Amino acid sequence: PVVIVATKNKGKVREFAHAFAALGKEVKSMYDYEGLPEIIEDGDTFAANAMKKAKAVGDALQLPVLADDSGLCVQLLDGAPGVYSARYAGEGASDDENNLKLLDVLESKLAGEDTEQPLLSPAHFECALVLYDPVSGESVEASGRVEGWITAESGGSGGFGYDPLFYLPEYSKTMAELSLEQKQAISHRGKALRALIAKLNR
Ligand code: ITT
Repeated sequence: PVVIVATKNKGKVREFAHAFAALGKEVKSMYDYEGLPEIIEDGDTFAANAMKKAKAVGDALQLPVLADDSGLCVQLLDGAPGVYSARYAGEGASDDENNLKLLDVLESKLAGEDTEQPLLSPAHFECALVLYDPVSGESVEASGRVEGWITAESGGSGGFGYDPLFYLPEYSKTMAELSLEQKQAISHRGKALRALIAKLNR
């Protein structure tokens, strides 16, 4: 049993592979198929972009496909980078470049204020999942979010993306300091996946 995930993000692949292994399923990603179409993620919402990815890959393969669109929304930045999270520092930017850009933008926004405090702004991660079946044309959607803070004191080497800057006060750790299991238990992606599975089992 295989689950195809319409993603090229290796951090997402690792998390889905871990979650689905527990259900006895193997995960394949866009790296496992050739000739897939170019996907333009120009939707205004995570859900719209997840639908675009699931449809593009599902229609091309004529197989059911799961897609994840996710991102970081920072309160002090009115929800930015949001749907632009992957390319905040520019098209093709690395995680490190995006993280530096975020700290830069936040620190200049806070210039003159008390910067002794490492916690810069409340923030949340959001994840929209779409499972699309090209044969029936039907799709099932679910979403999840997790609240935290952007910290100036980045830490940890787990996870991916903005995880080293995302501080969880309840754990006194960043998301990158959690194990894969711990992240799964509390993350936007873990919550969205459990919600999707509950819907499918209804
Ligand atoms: P695909 O579209 O191929 O799936 P992507 O990285 O472009 O890969 P998105 O458009 O959904 O995916 O952008 C998600 C970005 O949001 C991702 O690159 C990270 O910067 C950030 N992000 C999402 N989930 C995250 C997580 O669990 N931890 C840290 N950062 C995350």
